[in-house]
Amino acid sequence: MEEIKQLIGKELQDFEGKFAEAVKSDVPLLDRIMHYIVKRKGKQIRPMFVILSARLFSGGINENTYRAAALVEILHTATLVHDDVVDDSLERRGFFSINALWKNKIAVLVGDYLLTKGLLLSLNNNDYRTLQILSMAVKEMSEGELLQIEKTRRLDIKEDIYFEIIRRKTASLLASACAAGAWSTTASEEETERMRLFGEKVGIAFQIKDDLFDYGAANIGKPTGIDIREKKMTLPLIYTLQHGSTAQRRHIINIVKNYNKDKDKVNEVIGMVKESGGIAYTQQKMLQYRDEALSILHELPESDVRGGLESLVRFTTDRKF
Ligand code: 2DE
Ligand code: MG
Ligand code: MG
Ligand code: MG
Ligand code: MG
Repeated sequence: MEEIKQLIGKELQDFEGKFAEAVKSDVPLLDRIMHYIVKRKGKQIRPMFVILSARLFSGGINENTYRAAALVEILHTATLVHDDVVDDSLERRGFFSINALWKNKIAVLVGDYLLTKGLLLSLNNNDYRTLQILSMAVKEMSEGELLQIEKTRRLDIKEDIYFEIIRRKTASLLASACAAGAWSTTASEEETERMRLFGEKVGIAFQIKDDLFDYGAANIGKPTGIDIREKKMTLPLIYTLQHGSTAQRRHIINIVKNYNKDKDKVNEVIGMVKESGGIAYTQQKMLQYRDEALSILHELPESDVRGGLESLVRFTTDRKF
């Protein structure tokens, strides 16, 4: 990460200013909430991908790149605000979520505000291609969330559905981030599409990592078992259900269905998943997507920017938070 800060530290700082400026409001309540959001920023991985993807191509970064980076982060923020409403989640980035502090009613409207503020950034600059790239992502994310609600409570969910869900709900935005970054420079349609595919692979690896955290795979004291409590079936559990004995499967299903609020029982499921090789399998899948992303990157000539993107990819799979 230090290497990336050196490479694009100044650009990231400029981006932060633009982000804060872009979400300002003259409605006092909204402005207060925007301050709260700006102060508790996340890892800012997506704007990093936008900026680095732009720098890969000749011409380098420009106003369009900054606008794309701000748009991506604003949309990301909007989707998280809505996601915490959908998931009834009271925490985000180690702080209270918007719905925890201001209730669902306000959180829904804050998400709507951010969504439209973001889209207007491109529209006001007649940047229809970027608008289209990003609108597509938001559409896919909404579909992914609904697919997840429809499918992941089914205890017979298959791997292909899991990958379809995470491709839409998470990877689509990273894919669009990389495409928009490339497009903001001199990249051709083909190059932009390659970068979209690159971002999609990274995004899938990113969500698999998030799902692994829930099984304590990193041993870092992050809360575990939340997905199981919510009966959200992710890859480690899907693998275990498909490869375990009938007795084991029945046992797990019984816990997930009837004892999902019992900490000891949830830990028992986590233990069974670990024993069955569900974690190892999931990790291997994650690395497969990471490597597919890296091989797309390696089609491009070697450079310090390519190196920076490579470390950012490795960060998404090696991170401890
Ligand atoms: C994170 O999943 C995925 C978020 C996508 C949210 C998209 C929405 C669509 P997680 P974590 C709600 C519509 C949004 C609009 C139109 C603004 O597994 O663990 O819940 O970070 O992620 O909560
Ligand atoms: Mg959530
Ligand atoms: Mg969610
Ligand atoms: Mg999660
Ligand atoms: Mg997460």
